[in-house]
Amino acid sequence: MSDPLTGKRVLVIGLAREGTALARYLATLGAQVTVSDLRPPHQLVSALRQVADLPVHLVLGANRSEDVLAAEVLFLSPGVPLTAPPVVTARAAGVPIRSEPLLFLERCPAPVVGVTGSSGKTTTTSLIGEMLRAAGHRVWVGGNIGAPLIGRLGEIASTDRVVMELSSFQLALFDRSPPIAVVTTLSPDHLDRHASLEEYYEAKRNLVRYQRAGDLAILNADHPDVRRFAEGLASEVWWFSLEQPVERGGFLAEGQLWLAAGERRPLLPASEVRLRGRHNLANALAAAVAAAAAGASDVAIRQVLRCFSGVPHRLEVVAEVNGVLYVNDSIATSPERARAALESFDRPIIWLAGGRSKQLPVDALVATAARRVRRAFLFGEEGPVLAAQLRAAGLAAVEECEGLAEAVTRAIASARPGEVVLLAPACTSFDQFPDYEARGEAFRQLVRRATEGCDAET
Ligand code: UMA
Repeated sequence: MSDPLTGKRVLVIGLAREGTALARYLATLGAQVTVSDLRPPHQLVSALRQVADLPVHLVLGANRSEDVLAAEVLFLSPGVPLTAPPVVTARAAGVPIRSEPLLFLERCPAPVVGVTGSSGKTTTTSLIGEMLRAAGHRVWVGGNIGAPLIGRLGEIASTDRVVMELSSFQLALFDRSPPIAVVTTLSPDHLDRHASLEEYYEAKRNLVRYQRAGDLAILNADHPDVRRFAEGLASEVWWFSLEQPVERGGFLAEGQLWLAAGERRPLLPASEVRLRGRHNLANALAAAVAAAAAGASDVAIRQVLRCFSGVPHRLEVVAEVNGVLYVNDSIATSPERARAALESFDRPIIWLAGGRSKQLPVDALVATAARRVRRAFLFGEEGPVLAAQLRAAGLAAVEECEGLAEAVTRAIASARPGEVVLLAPACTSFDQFPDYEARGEAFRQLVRRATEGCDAET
């Protein structure tokens, strides 16, 4: 039987990670594929190399409405705003709008655990993947974490497990939900892209909105906005909490992490969780509940929580030299995430922050920084703004720098044994870097180069 997409005229907008994976998948099915990207060919060299062998029609340098109108299905990359002209044209003309993760979810033969949240989703996704692996499952981890999974569909068996990190941009197009869904936290983010906080939360809600009886939603009981997601669900709801015992789910009490399914059972002492920071105990609980629901044993869950040391660019320890800890939290692109990073250390902090503002409130961040930071080095477009706010909050040791390199050099010179040099920018990287990963990589290299030959312990 031929695939419903075979022979269909499809338009893929965005030739980056999702677009290239999707173009290959759709072309292999025998769809008539057009790929369009706003960027001109010279900015798409590596993506073009990846699709060079495919029978796809390329329209580069513009997203034209005639291509939208000629398509039977439009596939959007998450980087395309829903207010962009091609989306408006498709909606007015009734062209169905789909996406790579949505098509994957429709077609995936294995149970999918979907994870979203304003923070914690990559760590939670990775933990669930590791726990299921430790329990002996074949596991596929992908989605917003950086790996589209559509090209792997042919290899995935119904007995495998799939864990997908899903962003609000991806979820905004969803009209179905995965059978197991985890929501870590909700706080203002991406207001540069979503029209309002409500629109952002409603997009996130799609992760659970379409669940059916027999599905499972795993929600953070400590966040009122996440708690509200339980309203009106057809699925069962389990909870995780750092503040109170729950009947079904996971919680922290008496210094222990517990799992509960009617009866509670101890998982392990919180002090044995290798990841740093209280927020990571919430991620650990969310992951433990989800992994248990997807078939991981307590033994496997415990083992991973004791060993898992984190994901690159998320409170990643880059080096410990002469008693100074160097930590890369380049993923902290919002004030809330940077605040969580500052709260994760008991030692005095030398803080590196700045970049492009997401236009989010910074009051709570500035108050935390004034308490925890010994000296701040601020860079990028937002550097001077943050510097003024920190000074106004009473932090005198504030230095403005040209860019990240200067900030790192000056931070290394000023750090004393027992302190932490922490990159937690509170801003996006787009004024100086292609993305947060490139910024984190630059930080790693700068630290390693400057501390080479010193008394390295990591
Ligand atoms: N483009 C157009 N028209 C437009 C807008 C963009 O043609 O109107 C083109 C751009 O020129 C570019 C392409 O579309 O070439 C960009 O596509 P994309 O930004 O969607 O990039 P992908 O590489 O496909 O990455 C996407 C996610 N990107 C975003 O959400 C912005 C990746 O998340 C994700 O890992 C990947 O799909 C696989 O699913 C990144 C991210 O920053 C890591 N996510 C945000 C976050 O985590 O905070 C949400």
